[in-house]
Amino acid sequence: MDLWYTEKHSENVGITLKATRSLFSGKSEFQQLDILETVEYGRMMLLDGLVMVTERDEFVYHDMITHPALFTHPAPKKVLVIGGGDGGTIREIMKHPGVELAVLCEIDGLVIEKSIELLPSMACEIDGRNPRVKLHVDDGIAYIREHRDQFDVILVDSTDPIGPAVGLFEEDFYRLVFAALKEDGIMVAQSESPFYHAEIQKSMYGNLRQVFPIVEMYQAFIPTYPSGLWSFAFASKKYHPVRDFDRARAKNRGFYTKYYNEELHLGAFMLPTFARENIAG
Ligand code: AG3
Repeated sequence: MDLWYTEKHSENVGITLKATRSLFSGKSEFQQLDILETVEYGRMMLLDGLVMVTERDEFVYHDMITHPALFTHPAPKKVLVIGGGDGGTIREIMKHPGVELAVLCEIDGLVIEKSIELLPSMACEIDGRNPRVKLHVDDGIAYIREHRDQFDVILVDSTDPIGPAVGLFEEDFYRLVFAALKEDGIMVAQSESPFYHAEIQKSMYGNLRQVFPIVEMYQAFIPTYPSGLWSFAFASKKYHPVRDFDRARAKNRGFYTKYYNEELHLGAFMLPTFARENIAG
């Protein structure tokens, strides 16, 4: 039997991966969740048919949503992840010994449960054994509304702005994030593909600039996401990701990162012209 999965990236383009079997398929209160075993990319998680992670290339996304902020902030101790129920972002945060507490606020308990069961290389720090990690199954917007002046870093590890994640791209949400951060806090949010999602980026970065004094985009290469070129928004109250970056601290980090390093940190913020144009003020 031939089993291939296609995610359409536009009406006429998509990515297709050969799979050997389905490990889980089910519907939660919020979305359709599928986990497939693929031939080239290992296990793959889909939400509403969109590729969220594969075992082979998740290191790029999880390194890059985490380490640029945690190495720009001089001493991050309390970190919040909104979304990210697969646990990959929490795994990377836990590599920073100075972090005392990481909170995961994921709206969909089924994503957490199935990741623990079927994606253990990502979910290894969210299975309840690490006292530095706290899980909340809750709407991220409701959660930060209840928290003021608490976090050094907030990472928004969301899906595309359709379905449950729409609100995570809006100005009102960024105001709540700003308030939930301490006076020198940093937010990073996944910000879609500069190649395919110019309109989303224009509105998202416009919204961020209404709220944060420092807003920069950086990029990473993620083969299974639309176009392979992906981006993250860095929004900060005080620290600039290039000017305030302590290269020596990142170089001497003392743990392995397969994608991130102290030179890439700087290089990732250098944008091709078309990407710059998407977010031009
Ligand atoms: N966050 C998903 C990024 C969006 C991918 N979009 C797509 N395939 N159309 C991933 C969560 C990983 N922790």
